[in-house]
Amino acid sequence: MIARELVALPVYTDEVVRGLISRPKTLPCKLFYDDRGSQLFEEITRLPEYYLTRTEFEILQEYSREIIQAAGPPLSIVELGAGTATKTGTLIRALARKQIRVKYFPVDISAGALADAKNRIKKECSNVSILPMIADFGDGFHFFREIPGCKLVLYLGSSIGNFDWNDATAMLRKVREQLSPGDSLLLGADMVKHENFLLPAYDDAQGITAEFNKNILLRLNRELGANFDLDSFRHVAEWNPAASRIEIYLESTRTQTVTLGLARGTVQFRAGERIHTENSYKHTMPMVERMLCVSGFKLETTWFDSREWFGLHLARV
Ligand code: AVJ
Repeated sequence: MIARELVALPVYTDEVVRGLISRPKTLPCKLFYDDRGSQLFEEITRLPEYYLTRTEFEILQEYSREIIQAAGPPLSIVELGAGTATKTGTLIRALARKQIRVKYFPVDISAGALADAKNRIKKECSNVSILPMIADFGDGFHFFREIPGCKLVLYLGSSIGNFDWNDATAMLRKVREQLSPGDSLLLGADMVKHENFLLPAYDDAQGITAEFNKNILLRLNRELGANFDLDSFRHVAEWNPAASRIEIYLESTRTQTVTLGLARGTVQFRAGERIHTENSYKHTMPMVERMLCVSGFKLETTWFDSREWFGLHLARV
């Protein structure tokens, strides 16, 4: 046997091959987040055009006390997709003012991000036990059972926006299954607004979002031995009003054939042909209400920024 045959293919290989042979071509947006991609995303959150993170942070700054008050009895905070927990400090401090012992459970797939989250919250908040949990949401939320007492579950940053209707409600339903009466969910959702504001957030002047998008190809080159020529693809962002989402693509600027390397086989591109790499859904209040309702939650309170661009939605089981 040749040694090369023993090289373990990345777990996402099948998904990549299936995406690239389907029409239209697609790649899963979770591939954005390797180390470099996560770094580029952090840069995106600081861009002038990317209002989401900044706006959500403002809402948290202004309403943390109210949110904690509304969430009710002695609580543990569980944060899904916590990442490096840049926005959570205010909420934890508001809880620590009401309650002597606070437990914070940041949940993420990245151990590196969780280590950063722990250090950050330790610095920002005193009297908090931080108990990081590594978990992949694809495996459900059984780990909630290990968390005692009443829970406030955070799902911030409009991460829910990457899911279409069926996947979003399936995910929320799985969260709901592991919760008990008295528990609550705080969902951060980006709201529909004029495309003059939406589009620049996904196609910034500095080209960081383009770099973030193309990082998928760089990753396939490195990890699969593919030979995508990054200069022959351009970043495209479009607003699809019928589907209420921003769509992100990588568009081939010429006719070309790409070799996938370890995955074997080639992929043909026509000039102008696209790979669909991401959807980012923008919500209206009826959408949020319905999404929560069909997932077994009841929307209780929404906090907005002054422009109502972003909403923090508190729901109960
Ligand atoms: C992390 C899913 C919230 O949709 O705004 C940012 C990802 N993509 N720029 C979003 C993203 C391009 C982001 N979420």
